[in-house]
Amino acid sequence: MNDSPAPVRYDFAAAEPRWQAAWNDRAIASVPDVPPPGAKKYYVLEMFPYPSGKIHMGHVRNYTLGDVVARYKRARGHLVMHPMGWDAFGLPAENAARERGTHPAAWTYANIAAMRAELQRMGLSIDWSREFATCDPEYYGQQQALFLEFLAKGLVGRRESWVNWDPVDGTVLANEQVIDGRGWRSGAPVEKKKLSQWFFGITNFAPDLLAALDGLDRWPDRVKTMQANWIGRSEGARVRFALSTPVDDTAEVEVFTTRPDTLFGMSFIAVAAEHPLATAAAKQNPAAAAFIAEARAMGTSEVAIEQAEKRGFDTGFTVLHPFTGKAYPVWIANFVLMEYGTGAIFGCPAHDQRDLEFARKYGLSVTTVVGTEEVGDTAFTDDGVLANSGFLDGLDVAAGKRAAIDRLEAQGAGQGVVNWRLRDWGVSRQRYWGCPIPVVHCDDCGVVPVAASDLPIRLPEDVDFSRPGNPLDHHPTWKHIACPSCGKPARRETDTFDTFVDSSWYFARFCSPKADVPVVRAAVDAWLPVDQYIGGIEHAILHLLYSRFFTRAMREAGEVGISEPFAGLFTQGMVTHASFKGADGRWLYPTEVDVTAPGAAVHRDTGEAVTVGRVEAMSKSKRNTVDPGAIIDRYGADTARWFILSDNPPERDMEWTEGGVAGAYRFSQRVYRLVFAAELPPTDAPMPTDDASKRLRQVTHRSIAAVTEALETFAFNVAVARIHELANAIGDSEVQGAARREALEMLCRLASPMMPHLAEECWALLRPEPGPLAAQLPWPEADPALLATDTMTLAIQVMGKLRATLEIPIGLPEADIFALAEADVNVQRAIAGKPIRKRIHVPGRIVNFVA
Ligand code: ANZ
Ligand code: ZN
Repeated sequence: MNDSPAPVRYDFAAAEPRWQAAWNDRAIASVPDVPPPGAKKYYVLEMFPYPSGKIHMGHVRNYTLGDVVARYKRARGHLVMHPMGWDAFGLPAENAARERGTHPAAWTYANIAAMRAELQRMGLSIDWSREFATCDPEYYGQQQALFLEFLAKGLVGRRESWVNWDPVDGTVLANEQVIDGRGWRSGAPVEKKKLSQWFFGITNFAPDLLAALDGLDRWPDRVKTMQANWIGRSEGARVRFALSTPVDDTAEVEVFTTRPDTLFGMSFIAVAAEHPLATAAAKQNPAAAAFIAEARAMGTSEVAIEQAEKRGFDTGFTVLHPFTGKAYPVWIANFVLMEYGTGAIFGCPAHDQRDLEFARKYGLSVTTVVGTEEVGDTAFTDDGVLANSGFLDGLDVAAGKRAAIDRLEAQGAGQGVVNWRLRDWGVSRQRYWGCPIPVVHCDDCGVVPVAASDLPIRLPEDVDFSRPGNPLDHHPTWKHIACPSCGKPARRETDTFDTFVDSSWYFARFCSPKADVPVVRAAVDAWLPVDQYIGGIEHAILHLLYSRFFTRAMREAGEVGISEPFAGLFTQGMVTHASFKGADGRWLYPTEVDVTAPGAAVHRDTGEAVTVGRVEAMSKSKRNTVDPGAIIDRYGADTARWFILSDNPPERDMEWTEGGVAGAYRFSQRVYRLVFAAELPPTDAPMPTDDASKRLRQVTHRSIAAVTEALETFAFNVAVARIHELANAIGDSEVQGAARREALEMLCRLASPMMPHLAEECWALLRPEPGPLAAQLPWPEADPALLATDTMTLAIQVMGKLRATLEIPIGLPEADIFALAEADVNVQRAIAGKPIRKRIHVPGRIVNFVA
């Protein structure tokens, strides 16, 4: 036994709450609604969480990234807004109510309280005074006010549209909630139903939403491409085909095509199941009606349509080709969408893969009109020379499109058009736990907006979830109300908003979260746009597009002056973990297994062998999750933060491993011991100039420069690596005195955005006297003199007059130095072609030429 003293240990469990309290006392994260004049504002925001009940590692990564940015920018002298709130409406709360009898509000607010406590344990520098939940009446009431403004401006409207209807749950389903043609909860076959719904007019902004992507230079290209594809501008033509014989009163079918150049390769017309010609066919033919019913049972999402087998029904109707007069059949096809273009297409199998599969299946003609090779199983979709195409022969695709459109227009059979894939945004949901849409339906007056003074329209609290359908609709009293216009008995709208509405403007509300108007103009003018938004790639399309639309709509309503809400966007990768399966085939949590060797594990209790599965994104279904709370209990928040930053660049997936987190913990202890053990001179001690001190100082200042550069570019894993190097250098160095103090102080300041508690603890050891916290210190500046280690600056004179300065590698032979100096353009000009008579070199200082 030896009786050496117990090793020094950093007691994170005591230190972390203490420093969190100190930050609160000094209000390091609080900012005013309207910044003082001259303040350099910086708004950093992470996508706000859904209050599911517990934070997961994805949250830890997301909020750590944001907090590093917030703390770094604060140190750089910015006034940093870093708020937090809750995306709190949505179906899980209703499911909890149905399954467990808890009220959605109680469930949601309890979850928020639990998750807030977990986030606060992470030591995030958040201005909690700005916190709100979208289910707070103070928030959703202002959302209702915004809706009324949008309504007055014509930015929203009401119209009929086809929806996925779950007949058992009595509700509309989003496309994602239709799985193999059935409702995701009830399992009932989904029907398509026409319902009157509210729509935000996002399509009016389609050209601007597309064009403005170009200006978003701090967004990932990948996200911009996804948005552009979603908006989906395509140029093409509308072509009208006369029916050989009119059907009812219909004389023609109009199609939308992006390839009018392929008209001579046409083989059939196909219409959507909801198209009027399909309806007409169904009236005449029960087999057509049966086909339509089947097609409707399929989900309406594009993915569902893409994946489903291509199926069709020949109506027996025929159309006449506008150029050749030949007759072609009209089919009903399950892959034609009613909501896109005109709900009808002309099929050209040789040059469209879907059409080709359809034609092969039903024995329809396949005529090649671009290129010369006969088409087999793969449609030819590239550019080429047109053939078999009458007046288009010999043209390329682009010229062919123009010529075909010219001819169609001349004949009155069609015209060139631009088509957009983007649909208007249907926001009506038959749900309780959402923001009530503030209108009243009156038999005499129609749709009447609620008076602004009656807002918020609150959700009733006494609701019955034992019946299927929308509890607001079958509430005994809530919907009955006098018409705001004529006073007669009328009905409230019982639909609530899609929860994407709630998240489309919360970033603006954070600027003045307590205001009794949606936003205070001076506050949003000062704080918006968000300088750095951080979140998952899964929101690359809808949430970001809706927010971009909402900002434009708010601009039209005079609420903000900008169009783009997020100047910078960062999309983080996922947190992954190995997955484990027991002998019985059930997934096991990492806490249930002991990893015995790489790729091998046993069950912790039974000792049975466990199959080690793939490393994949943490998910409840695979049970490969690690609870952040347990990690913080065991290692502290700084360790969790440090490890999650260290593994990989933040845009990539990172693998959570026990070994990794233990390593991060050891590093935090090591930093603490380095500081604790140091015997340092006072802060005003002179800086020694001996070589060893200078070498340590060079490492320190190169670390400052490198970490700064890394933090500026989101290369947080690089910052972590550089700080490791600095700690190693300090550990290896014998240097004491002021250079060691400087190195340790910088180590702690550079680590502070990432490991803020440990940085405070170390800073307090280094500077015990009262003063600013580490979190309040300005960002350190590297001394350029200490960075330039490999080169030196030489003054170049001609006849004693300075003509140039040169950066040259240290140790360069004199002949090379003269050659470099002579080659400089300014030196050349001064010498003016005269022969050089004398070359003088004072090493490390000057070169002088006498000519
Ligand atoms: C004839 C044709 C020939 C087509 C050819 C393509 C290749 P984007 O680019 O996405 O706009 N289409 C039009 N309306 C449709 C609908 N409602 N449902 C399903 N498909 C529809 O795609 C436009 C192309 O998709 C159109 O051009 C049309 O097929 C099809 F060699 O017309 B094309
Ligand atoms: Zn009325």
